[in-house]
Amino acid sequence: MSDKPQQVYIDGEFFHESDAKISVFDHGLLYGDGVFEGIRFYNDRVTCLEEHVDRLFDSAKAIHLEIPASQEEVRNMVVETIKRNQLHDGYVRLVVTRGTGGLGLSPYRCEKASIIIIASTISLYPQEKYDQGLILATCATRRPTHDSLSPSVKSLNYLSNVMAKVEALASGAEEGVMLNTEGYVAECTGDNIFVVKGGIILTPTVASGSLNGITRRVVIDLAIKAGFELKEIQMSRYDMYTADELFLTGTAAEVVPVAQYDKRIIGEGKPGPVTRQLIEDYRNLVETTGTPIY
Ligand code: PXG
Repeated sequence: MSDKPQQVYIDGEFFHESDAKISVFDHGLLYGDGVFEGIRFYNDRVTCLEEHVDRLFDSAKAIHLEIPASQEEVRNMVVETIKRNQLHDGYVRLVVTRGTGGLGLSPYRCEKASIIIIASTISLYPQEKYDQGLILATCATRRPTHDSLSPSVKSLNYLSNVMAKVEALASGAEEGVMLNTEGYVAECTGDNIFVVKGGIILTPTVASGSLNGITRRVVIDLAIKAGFELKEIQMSRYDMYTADELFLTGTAAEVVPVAQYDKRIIGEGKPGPVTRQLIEDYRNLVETTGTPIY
């Protein structure tokens, strides 16, 4: 939470943060039944707003949830919420819950989905992590499989990611690597994974069970534009242990280097040249592009 009192958007109205409340009968709370997005804005511009709102609508469609607004209306609500809070750099949490219903699983007893927008500031990792690199560990908790809940749905049910994060922290690491049920690398608990080997950039396919990350896509485009060869592969832990460089991407973390994984030192144990270049390219891009707020 930021130090200034916030104005939170709920279903067409703004509330002071202490009055911003939803029902205990909301299925978002009772069943984790809903979808969300985490969006950043830098220098008075919202990064990839269209892509985030588009993914929100895809997640909603996949769980048969109707968002009671158009994509354009949702984009305008996001911008308006940032304006109301007079913020210039920060983070938006956009949440759509199934809405208020009864004590029963059926979503059809919920009359209308609720839209909640919080605009705040965020700092995920201190600068030293970008200078030195993170420590990762493999988690026992696997990514949900395509035959249960599609890992492409950014749903309000993040318990497996939370449990994986608990495991990573318990083992002394800062982030956890989640595998799919076949044992291939999917992603971290809230970030996508990239390795650099022999000058080629590799990342797990979305079919491996990773979220179709928006930062992932932006970094793939930046890497190709910079002239790197890039491949989406079925990635093993071996590929990560033996990488020259390893880095993560996510809206919150941006591009963050990894120094150590399962006690193996990655490359030289500090951010390599490809990672450093992509950190810089990403920061330049977000500072100069995006939907204007004011
Ligand atoms: N995988 C998972 C499971 C995620 O939740 C990413 C990858 C990266 O995707 P994007 O589209 O952000 O590049 C995410 C996104 C938080 C937080 O509060 C987490 C995310 C985004 C914003 C904030 O920890 N995860």
